[in-house]
Amino acid sequence: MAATAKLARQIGALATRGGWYGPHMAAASRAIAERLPLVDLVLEIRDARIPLSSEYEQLRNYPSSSRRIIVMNKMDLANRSQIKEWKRYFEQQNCISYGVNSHNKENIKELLNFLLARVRELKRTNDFNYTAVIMLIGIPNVGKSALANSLHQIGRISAAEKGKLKHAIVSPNPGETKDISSLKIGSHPNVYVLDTPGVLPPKILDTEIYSKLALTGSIRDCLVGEREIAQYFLALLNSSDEYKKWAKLSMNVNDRTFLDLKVEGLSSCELDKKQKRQYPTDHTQDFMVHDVRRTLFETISSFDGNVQVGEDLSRLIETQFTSLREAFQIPVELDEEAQNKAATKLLNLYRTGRLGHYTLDSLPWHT
Ligand SMILES: Nc1nc2c(ncn2[C@@H]2O[C@H](COP(=O)(O)OP(=O)(O)OP(=O)(O)O)[C@@H](O)[C@H]2O)c(=O)[nH]1
Ligand SMILES: [Mg+2]
Repeated sequence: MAATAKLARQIGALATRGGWYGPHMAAASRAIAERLPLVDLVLEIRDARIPLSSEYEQLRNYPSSSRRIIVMNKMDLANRSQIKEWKRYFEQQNCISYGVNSHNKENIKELLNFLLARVRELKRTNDFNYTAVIMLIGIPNVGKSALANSLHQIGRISAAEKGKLKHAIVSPNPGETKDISSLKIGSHPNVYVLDTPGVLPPKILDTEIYSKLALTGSIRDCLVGEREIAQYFLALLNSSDEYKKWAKLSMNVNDRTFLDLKVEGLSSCELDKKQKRQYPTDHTQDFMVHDVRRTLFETISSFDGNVQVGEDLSRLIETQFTSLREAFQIPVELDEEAQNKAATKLLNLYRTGRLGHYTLDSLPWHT
């Protein structure tokens, strides 16, 4: 991991340029701080891939109490086996934590029931004629608005409430939510969630944290450079075992190529077209993802260097960029621009979970 950490520090050095913190974020931070003492529950939304690096800094000294819950969102993108360990870690810190995927109905139903039960517990009354407010806070792009929408949707359906559903704007780019808005998630008692704008600290001194925030999408790509972020992702992938899962896939293609050519007497070009036609257009299974995974598997498994050595790792990443251009079908003439295009496409696949599941932070007892 040493070479990957070095790359992360190189990217992190860009943090001195700043650019993510403006007057809007400062104003949002003040508005959140003012409301904090007034709400019944505070849900600190973190990214399950970086449970520590995605902390909301202003809450660091907030007393851990039954009013504060850490929600590790985007659980579907993180290493599944680590979620339990992270929960155990937060338990040891006397923090209540919860893992969730905001796009999963069952997850949301469970979380909603848990939240409504906590509200009732805190209010300690059998008269349900009151209103409770839960505030969602966190750094940009961790899924606060997506979670608010899902809780609102499920909450309204469970309460058999009619009327138009509200919709907080959700976007793959950070900094989308500009104002605090409230969405109802329960009746008897009336429970509301407050969706808030994402806030980062004005200064990020830890270079590795900066790289992780960039890779997971909390800092705008243009501030760091898509190519640099994609290089960091490739470094992580190259030092992990995740690519090994694609071995079969690579073999299957070769087997199929051989068999199909033999049986049907097709040229490789004709076969290529045929495979593209046969491949389902479903996002997770599309031909390009398949090709990218195969390319990554083949470049890593045929590499003769040591990925723990900085120079070797850079050499491998360069080779991968060249091969990925082909997998993404980017015309060669584009050259410099082609590298950026390949980087954008690669990041998109990683951020939507199609290139494996990684938890980038290490549990403190593993370091
Ligand atoms: N895979 C996955 N994607 C998610 C999940 N939750 C949110 N997303 C995606 O993450 C991106 C950011 O979601 P938002 O809800 O806009 O994030 P936010 O925290 O409100 O961002 P800001 O308003 O910019 O602070 C969107 O592309 C969502 O679709 C999740 O649990 N799993
Ligand atoms: Mg938002």
